[in-house]
Amino acid sequence: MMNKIALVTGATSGIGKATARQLAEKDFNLIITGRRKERLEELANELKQKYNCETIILNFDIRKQAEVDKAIDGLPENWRNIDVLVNNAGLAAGADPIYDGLLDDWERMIDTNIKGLLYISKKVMPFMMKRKSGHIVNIGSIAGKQVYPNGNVYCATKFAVDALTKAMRIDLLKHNIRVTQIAPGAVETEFSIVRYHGDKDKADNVYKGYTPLFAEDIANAIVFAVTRPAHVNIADVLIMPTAQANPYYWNKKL
Ligand code: NDP
Ligand code: 8X3
Repeated sequence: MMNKIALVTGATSGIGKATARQLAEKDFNLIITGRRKERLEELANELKQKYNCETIILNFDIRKQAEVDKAIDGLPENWRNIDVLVNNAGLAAGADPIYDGLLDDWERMIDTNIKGLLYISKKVMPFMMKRKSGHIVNIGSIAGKQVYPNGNVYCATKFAVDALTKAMRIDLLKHNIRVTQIAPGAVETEFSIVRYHGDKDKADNVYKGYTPLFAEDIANAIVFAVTRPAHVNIADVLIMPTAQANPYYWNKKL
C-alpha cells in the first residue's frame, strides 16, 4: 500500500520542519514548502537518508496566488492524493501599538497567515473532496484566542485562522474531511527573530527566565492528531509552556 502523503507549509524552519521530520518517521511521504530552497533540499536529503521518505519540494512564496497554483498544478498525479495538509507557514512582524504599526508588516502578516492559508487550502481541498478523505491542520495561536498589548494585527490574523478552522470544519463535514487547530503559546523557533526584524537580543529576551515550548512539542501534537483513527477528530488544542498561563501571566525566574 502507498504511504500516506502530507503537505507541510513552512517546512524550512521551526514547527514545520519538526513536523516534517516526525511525519517522515511515521512513514508519511512528504510535500514540503517554503521560500528558502536550500533548506528544503537539505531537509529532503535528511528525510531520505533517515527514514527513506519520498519528498517533493515546492519552493514558492505562499503570498503569491499564481505561485501557489503553479506549484500545486505541477504535482504528479499520484502526489495529488494528499491525506494531510498542515497549514503552518506564518509569521508575526512587529510588536508595536497599533498606531505605530508598519503597513508593510501588516500586509505581510495578512497575506501570509490568512490569504496564504486560503490559497493553498483552495487548491488542496478539491483533491480531498474527490476522495472523500483528508485532514487539514491549521496552526493557530494563543494569539488567536486572546488579544494582548501590541499583538493587534498578528492576533487578528490568528483569530482569522481560528474562525476559518471552525468554518472549514462545518463546510467540509459532508466531505468527510477532518479539520484540526493546534494553537501554541510561546515556542522557541525563528518566530521572534522574524517578529523583531532580525534583532536577536530582543528575540532571545522573549524566551528568558523559563523553559519555552520547542518545535518538537508542537509537532508531537500535530502527529498525534493526524494519526488518530478515522472516526476521531481532534478539533482544537491549546498548548503552552508550563510557565505560561495565558499571554499575560508567566512564571519567569529572571
Ligand atoms: P519560523 O519562523 O521558525 O517558521 C516559519 C515558517 O513559515 C518558515 O518555514 C517560513 O519559510 C514559512 N513562511 C513564512 N512566510 C512565508 C511565505 N511568504 N511563503 C512561504 N513560507 C513562508 O516560525 P514558527 O515555526 O514558530 O512558526 C510556524 C507557525 O506557528 C506560524 O504560523 C506561527 O504564527 C505559528 N505560531 C508560532 C508560535 C511561536 O511562539 N513560535 C506560537 C504560536 C503560533 P521561508 O521563510 O523559508 O519561506
Ligand atoms: C505566537 C505566540 O504569544 O507570541 O503566536 O503571540 S505569541
